Amino acid sequence: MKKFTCADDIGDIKKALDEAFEIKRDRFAYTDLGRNRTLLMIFFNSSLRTRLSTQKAAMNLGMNVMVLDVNQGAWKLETERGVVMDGDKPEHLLEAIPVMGSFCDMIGVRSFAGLKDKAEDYEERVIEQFIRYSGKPVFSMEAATRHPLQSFADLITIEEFKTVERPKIVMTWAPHPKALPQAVPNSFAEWINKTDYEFVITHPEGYELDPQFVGRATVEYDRKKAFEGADFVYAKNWSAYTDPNYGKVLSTDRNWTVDTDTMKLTNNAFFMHCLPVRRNMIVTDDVIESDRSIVIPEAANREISAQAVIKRILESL
Ligand code: AN0
Ligand code: CP
Repeated sequence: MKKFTCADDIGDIKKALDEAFEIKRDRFAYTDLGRNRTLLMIFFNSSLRTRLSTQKAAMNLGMNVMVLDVNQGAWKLETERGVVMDGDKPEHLLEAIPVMGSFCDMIGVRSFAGLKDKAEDYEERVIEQFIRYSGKPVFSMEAATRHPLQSFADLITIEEFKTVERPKIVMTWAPHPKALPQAVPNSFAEWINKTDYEFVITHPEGYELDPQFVGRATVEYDRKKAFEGADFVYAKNWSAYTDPNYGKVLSTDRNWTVDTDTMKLTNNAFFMHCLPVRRNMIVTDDVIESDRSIVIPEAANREISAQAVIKRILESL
């Protein structure tokens, strides 16, 4: 595998899950595979889980790991071509990327959507430049439109906890004070659409996602109806996708907060969230602390999804 930015890059989903469960049974079975190989992780944005889980995954495979927080200690990077660089950015991405590529065997990139220019975000300009100019395999640690390592971990988690062959998955929008990207919900939808699970998305009017990600999902504006019979509730905030409101917060309506009453509508559903989560905005203390909350095993599975992806890349070097 030479790149990992979307669900299609992983290919057959059952095979990918088999590989993940093999890793979970013995995560130290391939400690020689990454010997003398170096992973470079580049962060344009903050991270707790992605940083730790991806580094741990690479170490399980015997790799060396370097981490660069671009906004802390590196030169501020210009990303647009043709700019007269007389401002506050001393270096251009077009030099920085091949330089980074010369010190490693693969690159993980975190670069969130700017939420100002939809075309720029949905063309994935930053990660696409890494793919083009680094000369090395590149994987996404959340780019502008997708967060595939998260979605892969989400799928592993659902497979572990499901009690029926085709569970009902409900992805629900929930309120948040700041504008967040659509990457997590886009990506979750993209991966769930590769399964045969029943899949419902619920959100207030105006929060419609890009149809290329919604795919075969049922969009149900009646929140109560959506939750009926759910086996898994996947909560997430996102900002508006549709014009002219791209990147805007249209609502902070706390009637959409996932609480005990909401969960009572479900088939005793498991509660999932990618974290970090704002309590009592997205979900109440009671629900996230309940025995149906699986946010911690979900986060722990980030190590497994990252290891499955890095292992595939190592095997293709
Ligand atoms: C980010 C987002 O919503 O994309 C990262 C989630 C993994 N969340 C925040 O910035 C709070
Ligand atoms: N879920 C997730 O990607 O978390 P971080 O932003 O902390 O890496």
